[in-house]
Amino acid sequence: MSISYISIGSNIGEKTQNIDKAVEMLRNSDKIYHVEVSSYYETEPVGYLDQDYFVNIAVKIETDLEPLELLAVCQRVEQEMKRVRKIRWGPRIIDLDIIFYDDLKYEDENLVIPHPRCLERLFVLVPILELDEKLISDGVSIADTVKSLGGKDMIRMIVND
Ligand code: A4P
Ligand code: MG
Repeated sequence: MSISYISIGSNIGEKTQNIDKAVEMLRNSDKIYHVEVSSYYETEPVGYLDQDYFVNIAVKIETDLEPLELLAVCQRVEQEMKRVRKIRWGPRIIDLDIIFYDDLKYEDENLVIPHPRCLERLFVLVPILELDEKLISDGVSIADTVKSLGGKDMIRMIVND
């Protein structure tokens, strides 16, 4: 059994509902157990700025899926929710990124773990930290990383979602 953290984001339509739907699909997937969900956060777009704000969350799962199988599940969720890819870093109904998978370091043309750029992004790390405040990735404390990024992008927890 492995533990993986997945970052989910949406910035089109009913953002929180889109996220709920994606979480539900993960919960219903074979070989994914015990799905823990963070709070929901409103976040400023990073990368491509001329787009609506995002809602981001993290989920922590226990899984018997291998990393590439887990990627396939994430992509199936995106496809079933009819995500259209137009602009890199641009607007999306739903985006599921595998951030960590145990302590694995993996890289091929379809999958990079830990997810590239994740250590620069509060919208990824803050929700993950909520699920595991002691998390260490490759010797680096996620809590310390979040502290050092403080204030870099706007991130606000949605209360009474
Ligand atoms: N891929 C490689 N590694 C992974 C991984 N660990 N998890 C490949 C998931 N996919 C992975 O992704 C492109 C390809 O990455 C996939 O085919 C997969 O094989 P994509 O989701 O189609 O494209 P993308 O998301 O537009 O590109 P990318 O580079 O993943 O974008 P990012 O870096 O994830 O940025 N601002 C806020 N506030 N909140 C956000 O959620 N998201 C982005 C997307 C930009 N700005 C944002 C947010
Ligand atoms: Mg992605």
